[in-house]
Amino acid sequence: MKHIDIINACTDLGVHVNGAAEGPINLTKNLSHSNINNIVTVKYSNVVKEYQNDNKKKNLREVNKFNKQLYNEVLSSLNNEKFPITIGGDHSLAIASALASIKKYSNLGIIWFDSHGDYNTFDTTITGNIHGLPLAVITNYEKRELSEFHNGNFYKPQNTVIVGARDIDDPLEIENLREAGVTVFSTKDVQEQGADVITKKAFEIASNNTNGVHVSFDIDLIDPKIAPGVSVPATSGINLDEANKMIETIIKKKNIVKSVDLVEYNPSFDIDNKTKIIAMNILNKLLNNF
Ligand SMILES: [Mn+2]
Repeated sequence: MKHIDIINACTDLGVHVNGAAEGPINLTKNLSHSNINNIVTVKYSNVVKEYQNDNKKKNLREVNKFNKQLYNEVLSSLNNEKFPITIGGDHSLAIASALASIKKYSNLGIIWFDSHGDYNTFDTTITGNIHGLPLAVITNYEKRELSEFHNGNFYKPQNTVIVGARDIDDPLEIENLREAGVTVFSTKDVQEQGADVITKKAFEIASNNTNGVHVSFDIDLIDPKIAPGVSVPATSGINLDEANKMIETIIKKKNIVKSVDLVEYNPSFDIDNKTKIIAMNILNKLLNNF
């Protein structure tokens, strides 16, 4: 059994709608498992959020301030030989959690379960929402301004895999991914070949000549009819059976998984706690089996 630190990353600074910052506490307040070492909370306060459409770097300073704190929390968990599960929060937080993990382990691959690519740069972003950039930052494709708190390696694009994508900005974000050389498995690939098959393939790519894998699971991967409580829903997603197969495959690979994010649950958009129940099930499965 792993000794797990739960790290609540209470942020929605990376997205134009509020609510994801309330997600972590909602999911973890009554959590009690024998293998939880500690529950830590990182939050921001006194911020006037930036919403203007012409601003392509919304809340940049605040995102960095938040991520620097989060990076230090995740790194200190890893340095105490614990296994961090970072609960979001919008996906910009993964800049901190993923970079902290590769700081500790030097050479990791990453699997990004997401309906979006999260591979924009400040030049290609349409919205200016920083949760559309994190994977590009983590692979050092977007080199400016969002990773200044990190001195260490970045993830190599050849060990970087997106699983479940169906809403990647055409054409610029697609070109970014192609130019970088990131592997993308679409929602259609998952539906046609099977969630377990695709997840296994993703692990082969991410673990090839690396010391392990960071897993970042964005709940908006799941069809919003099933899991509506997310900030930026993308229609026609995977079903629950497919999501469960992914989680089961992640559990089978637990010896090479070094850290996990579970992100983008937004209670403000949830209906009858549907998404909360799904996120809790995922979290409990990880806690029971890791
Ligand atoms: Mn995402």
